[in-house]
Amino acid sequence: MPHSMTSSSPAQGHVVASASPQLRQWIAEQRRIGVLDATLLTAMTAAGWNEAVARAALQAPPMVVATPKVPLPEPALVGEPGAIDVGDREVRVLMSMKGPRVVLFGQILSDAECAALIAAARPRLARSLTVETASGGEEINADRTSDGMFFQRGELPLVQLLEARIARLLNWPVENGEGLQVLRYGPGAEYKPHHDYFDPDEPGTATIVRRGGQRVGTLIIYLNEPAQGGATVFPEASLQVVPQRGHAVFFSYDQPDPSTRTLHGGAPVIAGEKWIATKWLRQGRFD
Ligand code: PD2
Ligand code: ZN
Repeated sequence: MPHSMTSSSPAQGHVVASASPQLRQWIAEQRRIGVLDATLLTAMTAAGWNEAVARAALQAPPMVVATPKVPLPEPALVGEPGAIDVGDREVRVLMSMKGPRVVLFGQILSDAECAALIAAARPRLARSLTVETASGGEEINADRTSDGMFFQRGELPLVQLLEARIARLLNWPVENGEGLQVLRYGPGAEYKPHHDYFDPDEPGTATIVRRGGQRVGTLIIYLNEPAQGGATVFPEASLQVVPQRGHAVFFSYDQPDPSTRTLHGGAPVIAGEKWIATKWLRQGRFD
């Protein structure tokens, strides 16, 4: 809920109650997920909102909230929790924004789990390929100068455990996830800005989306901390996520379109190495 502000002021002996757009938007979202007005009033006054302001906000014409075009992976952030219980761990919620939808998490993996994932991936690294939407195949791409590998879904107990955490965290079935990809960037390596969805105008996309449908979300997990550089950047949101071991950045896109403002890239590593694990989430089962 937006924090209460002094949004009522005496005028001609009356209290003029006005609700901020953030509060009205929050109300619209709560109603959309089925919360009753009486509950909202209690929650708002408990959070410090003036009762007149809270009542006026509930009586104001409903704000139109953009509903996603398709169901999307989404963490349960109603009530603004500081952490989300994913079964065997509490994942911290560090930052969230709506447009583009980006959420930053802490402690999705312990330091030991990050090290174990790196150790399991290291012997299998090869120069990264990207899915080539022109043909539906894979190719070496000059825009992506990292080394990488894929785990099969559920391939190792640690991979299985991480996949279960991600499914709980993002409310998205394990079966809709691609196999976990691990990437290592050395000094100078980068991933130039791109979208993770498959471009509908490319001829290979129809073949790619036959298995699992479009991608609708991405979770990038940081397995270590480069000495310098290597941030994940969202240029259209002027957002830069600094890699921190065990943290993860999530973003979703409800259509394969730049209007989602999910253009993002991996800035060049300046010193040291950067290791990440990426989970791409599909609309349907990725079997
Ligand atoms: O390594 C990154 O920060 C990064 C940037 C952009 C990873 C990906 N995309 C990805 O795995 O899709
Ligand atoms: Zn990406």
